[in-house]
Amino acid sequence: MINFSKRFFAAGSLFFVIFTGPVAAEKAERARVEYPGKFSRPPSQGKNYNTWKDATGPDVGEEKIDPRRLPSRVDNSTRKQYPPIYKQRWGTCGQFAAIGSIFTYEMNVLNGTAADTDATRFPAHFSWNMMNRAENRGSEAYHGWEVAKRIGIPTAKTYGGVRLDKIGVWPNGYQIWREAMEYRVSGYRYSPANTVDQLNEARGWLFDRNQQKVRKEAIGGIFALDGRMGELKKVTKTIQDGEYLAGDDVWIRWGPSGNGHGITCVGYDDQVGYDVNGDGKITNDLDLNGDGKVTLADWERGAYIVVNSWGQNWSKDGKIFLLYSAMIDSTWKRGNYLGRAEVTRYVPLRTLRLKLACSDRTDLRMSIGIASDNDATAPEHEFSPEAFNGWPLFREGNAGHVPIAGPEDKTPIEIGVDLTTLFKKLGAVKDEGKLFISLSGAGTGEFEGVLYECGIRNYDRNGEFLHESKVRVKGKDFGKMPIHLYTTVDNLSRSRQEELGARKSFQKRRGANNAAPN
Ligand SMILES: [Ca+2]
Ligand SMILES: [Ca+2]
Repeated sequence: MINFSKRFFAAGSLFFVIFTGPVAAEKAERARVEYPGKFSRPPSQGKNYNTWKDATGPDVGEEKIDPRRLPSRVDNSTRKQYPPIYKQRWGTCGQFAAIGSIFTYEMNVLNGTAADTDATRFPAHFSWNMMNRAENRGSEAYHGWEVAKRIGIPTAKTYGGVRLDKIGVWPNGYQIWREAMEYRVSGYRYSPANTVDQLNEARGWLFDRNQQKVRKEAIGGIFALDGRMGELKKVTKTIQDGEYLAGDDVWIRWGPSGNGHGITCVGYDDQVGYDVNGDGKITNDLDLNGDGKVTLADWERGAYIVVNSWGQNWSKDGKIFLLYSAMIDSTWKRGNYLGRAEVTRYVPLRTLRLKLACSDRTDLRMSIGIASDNDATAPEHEFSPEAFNGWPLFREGNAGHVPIAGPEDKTPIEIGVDLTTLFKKLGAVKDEGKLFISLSGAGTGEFEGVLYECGIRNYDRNGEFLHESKVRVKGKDFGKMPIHLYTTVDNLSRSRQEELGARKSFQKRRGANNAAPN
């Protein structure tokens, strides 16, 4: 149960509130991981897909939850690691929450930097344009986190801003794709917030991730939320006169109708309350919903702090309170869950640089393989990068049947693909190997592709560019008939050694070098 600090009672509240302990049935509902529906992870990966597998931090509920040490208020949006409150355009809310806000915040916490310029902020549109079919349509938070896992996210500075002024544009410039590789998501999770135990785990995450650090500042995490936004006026209330933070707005429920909207939970305030049932007092110990027991669902006091990407002037400061009890809503399942992400830095050692054009980027097929024998006629290991194979991970959520540069833009773009993992599979028994690249068009429609340039780039363990081996492109055109390229790759043993030292070295360098990567 929540224990309120002395500050609460000194806060000038006219009401003295007695808190009861959670009932036994509720106590069993511990903080836990849950995949509540298809909005929480890509259905294409099946029921066993563990979205936290590559994360290094403790999973939901693994840490000891000790609510006694939690302050009555946490607002991480006031930290220097949190970007400005944005005003979204188009159906980009999911990516403004997942990447523009949460990824940016977490990356700045990791790097020890401030989200004060575009060099340390991350765009909402890069991941959005991977899944929006080049149209104005909505996305889930996981779309952004999966893009960040599989490609990475470039900084807003390199990308050209937090948002672009056209839908469906893919970046042209190897350095943008190369920079993206450095900034990744390692894992993400959803957890319900329907009981006091679960609420306390969430409050602990917001305060210091439930990880008490001696003599070190606690920097908490933040959450993705999915609110229902129809008829908002019915549920948006102004905190009554004489109450703590009187005049501020609070959502007492999700909207009674309408669609989901991606928003960001940046903190909480245990003192904020609203007299929902109108009995003249704000209580957490009365059975308001008439189910015969007092649970979190009955609480009138205690609220999350939510940032909405509707601009800094919306609801006075771009933020609003959301009662803890509002997230227990059987009519809006999405609204009962909190999403979190863990981020990481990554150093590619080998990459592929391609300059190409094609008439349909979702029908593009690209496979890259490797063999340890120079004379091999087929690869031993092969992979098909998601972005250049129509995003099979997202199924319907692809990048649109438009040219690779974007709608009505037939110009070629220069892209980058990380090959480090592929090279790793070879194990480097020999110093030389053979790389296979194949490009073709799928689908039933016409497909035209042209490959202009191809190079293999090498980096040292610090991510510094070493050199590029150009791959000769003979027949440039491809369509339903693929083109195949082969090249010898050398220094494989070097890349093995580099790889072993890469992560460690990069951690030290982190944040020290902001030069654009080659
Ligand atoms: Ca009341
Ligand atoms: Ca009740």
